[in-house]
Amino acid sequence: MDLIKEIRRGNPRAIAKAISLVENEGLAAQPLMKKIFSCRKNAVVLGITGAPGTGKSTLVDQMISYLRGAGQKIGIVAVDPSSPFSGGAILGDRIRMMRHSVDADVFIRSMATRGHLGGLAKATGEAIAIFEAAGKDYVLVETVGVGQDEVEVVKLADVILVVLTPGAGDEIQAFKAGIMEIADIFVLNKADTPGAEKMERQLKAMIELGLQKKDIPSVAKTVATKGQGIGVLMADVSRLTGTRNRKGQEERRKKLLSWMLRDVMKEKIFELISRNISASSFEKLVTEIYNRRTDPYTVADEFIASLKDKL
Ligand SMILES: Nc1nc2c(ncn2[C@@H]2O[C@H](COP(=O)(O)OP(=O)(O)OP(=O)(O)O)[C@@H](O)[C@H]2O)c(=O)[nH]1
Ligand SMILES: [Mg+2]
Repeated sequence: MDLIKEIRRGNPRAIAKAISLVENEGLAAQPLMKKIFSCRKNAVVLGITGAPGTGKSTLVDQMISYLRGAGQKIGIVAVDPSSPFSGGAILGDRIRMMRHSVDADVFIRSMATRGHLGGLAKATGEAIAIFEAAGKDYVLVETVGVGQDEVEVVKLADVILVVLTPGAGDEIQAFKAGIMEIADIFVLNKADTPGAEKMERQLKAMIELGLQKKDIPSVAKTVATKGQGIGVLMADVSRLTGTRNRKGQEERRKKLLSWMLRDVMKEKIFELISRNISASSFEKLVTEIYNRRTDPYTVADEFIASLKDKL
């Protein structure tokens, strides 16, 4: 099949093929990615983050239903935190969103944080680009708000949702991860569990303390398992996507592109290095360093110098 043509028609099999190409083939997927970059149109990117188990995937599942009801086409990137807190997140995410898996206009991609040599920004940027080339209107990016990369990557979204729960100590956890300050909307999920009112008061007090900020984040209460509060939340989301100035969006986009460019460059340089040094010569150099005949810095400098005529 003409892969790029099928991707542009939104064919899920073609999207899946493109994604596994970038995932497994690395540099070999470049000709395809170049074409994808040239034909994509901007989708609205929503970032959903929060501590493990706060109900992000359940919420995303409800957001998908809402957006599908409005006829929107959607791509989802669910980043597996690979954290000790929530093993098996990929499986969990899949199950949570399973009812949409037969819908050709919903494409869910789970990806692991670990094992991405090119970096999470590159992998996310590529998935977004493929979705955009496939004509998706919305891209939803779910990441756990622990770990620097996961927090960074969600910042590229046009609107950022930080999911909190009434659970004890949740807010403290979120503070630690530095995600409170990036929220456009706080979603107080699991509003059906004890302590919801108290948490709402704490949250509002906290927001008031930070009043000097230009855009004051709003608070939406939801019960994701029952679909409660989703309409209000989505109205808030569309208010923000509608009023966000173009410049703000442009800046966030450029930020993602700069991370991507950095990651692609890193990958290319690493590839150049791997191509020019065998595993056994590498081992030899390690032995030299171990025997104190040289050091990693000198070895790296000399190696880079030796690459000059190979560039
Ligand atoms: N009571 C209650 N439970 C909920 C609500 N939303 C989600 N849950 C439950 O919370 C658990 C975790 O939900 P997930 O959607 O997997 O949470 P997550 O934030 O995606 O989890 P990770 O991706 O592992 O960080 C599941 O058992 C859900 O059924 C809610 O509004 N109320
Ligand atoms: Mg999840």
